Amino acid sequence: MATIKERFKAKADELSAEIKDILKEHGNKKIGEVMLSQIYQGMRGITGLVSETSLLDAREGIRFRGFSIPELQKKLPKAANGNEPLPEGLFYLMLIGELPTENDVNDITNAWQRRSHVPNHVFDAIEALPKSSHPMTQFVAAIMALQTESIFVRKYSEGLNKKDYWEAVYDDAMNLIARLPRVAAYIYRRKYKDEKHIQPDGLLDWSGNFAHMLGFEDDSFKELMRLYMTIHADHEGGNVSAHTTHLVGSALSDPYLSLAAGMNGLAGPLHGLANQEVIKWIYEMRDELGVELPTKAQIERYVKKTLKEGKVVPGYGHAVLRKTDPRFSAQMEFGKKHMPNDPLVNTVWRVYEVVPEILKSLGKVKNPWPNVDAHSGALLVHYGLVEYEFYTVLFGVSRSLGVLANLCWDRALGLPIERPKSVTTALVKKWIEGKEKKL
Ligand code: NMX
Ligand code: MLT
Repeated sequence: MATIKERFKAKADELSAEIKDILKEHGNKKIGEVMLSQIYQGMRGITGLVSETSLLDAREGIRFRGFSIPELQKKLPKAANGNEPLPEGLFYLMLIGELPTENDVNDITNAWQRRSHVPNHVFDAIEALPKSSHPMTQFVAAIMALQTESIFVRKYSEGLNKKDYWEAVYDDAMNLIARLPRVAAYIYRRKYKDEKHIQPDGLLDWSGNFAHMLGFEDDSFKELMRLYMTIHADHEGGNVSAHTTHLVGSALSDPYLSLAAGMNGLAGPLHGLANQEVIKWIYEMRDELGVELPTKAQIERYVKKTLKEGKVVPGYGHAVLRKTDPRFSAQMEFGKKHMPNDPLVNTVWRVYEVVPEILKSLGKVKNPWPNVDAHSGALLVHYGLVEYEFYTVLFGVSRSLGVLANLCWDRALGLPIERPKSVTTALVKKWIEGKEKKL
């Protein structure tokens, strides 16, 4: 039986040959036109990347290798007595392109356990930062400190054949994913739990062990972590964290440098940091109103105030999606099953009843519906994970699965350095005047 690494290589060789044929025959076909406005507006709607692991449909939401979230919840292997998918299975699916067996998932869990040792200097690097530093700052610093372990860097400096890049990147990706929960849990316990660290439990799955090291032993919290780590893993290739990881990796920066770059993007409030902003915003609303569960009328007034102050309503809107994010819906289902009467979770549901109509009424917001970040924090608070500045680290641990599976594909397909053309407005003006033929 071939190893997962060998299976990945076989799949990559197959696709590489197919892409070669596709490009030979169809390489000069046009796939679209670019309007001037698009290059000033975040390249929205320009297809410019290939990412094999998932595809986002504006109306339907994300599909991972063709499978929607409800399908993954049915088809991916689960923990013993669990109902939620194991993210190990999603990683296998993204990497290999086929649903895993229970054995495949066990192989990944075991591989990540074997590879999970974090060297002491990484903890020292975290300790060198003031405790007050944001958890995402500590997380990125720790990923950078881990870069000493890069197999790609060592092999490249010894003189690595291009054909073998993929293998060193695969090993780095596996090691990095294996180590992130320990690093993230260390940051959490250091900052919020008096440095009382918890040793890993080698008998648990990747998310179960992460929950354990964070200090949460409740079985349903472990289930939440499995769901959370699955649904946040990937959102096709153009989102800031995925695109950045891919871009930096295209310079042959190793997976540690590439992931750290992607995580810096995730730490922005319009991207992954929105999950902390949502809970902060709800707490501020509750404090101002002096109630635990505001009425719809109170929420409406607060939303309007937020907008009047020139702020965005966190957790709402999306650059691609044009409906309620199925990741929001999956979390809502979890909430209905495990905590239907929780006041904060009910506040999130009430906000959902109010915000879309208000955003629609502005006439400029392209997607008035909630995204993944509108819901996640309230579920975490329910179990006692109340320190919302930490939430984006959880997102980051999950996102590593998608962006690192992609990096393996990038190197296996031999994708080149990414370098789009840019222009100046002076050139645009000349082009408008007809003095320049093309942009
Ligand atoms: N609240 C208020 N205004 C909004 C919102 C919102 N939630 N969403 C979009 N707008 C505004 C946006 O600021 C822009 O205004 P202006 O023309 O004055 O600059 C206008 O509506 C048009 O923006 P869109 O084309 O609808 O959105 P865009 O694709 O540029 O941005 C987001 C997408 C997600 C950055 C944006 O919807 C937003 O800022 N949402 C709140 C932050 C958030 O929840 N981010 C998390 C995204 C998911 N994730 O995890 O990464
Ligand atoms: C994501 O999960 O990356 C976000 O929804 C943002 C995006 O897709 O642009």
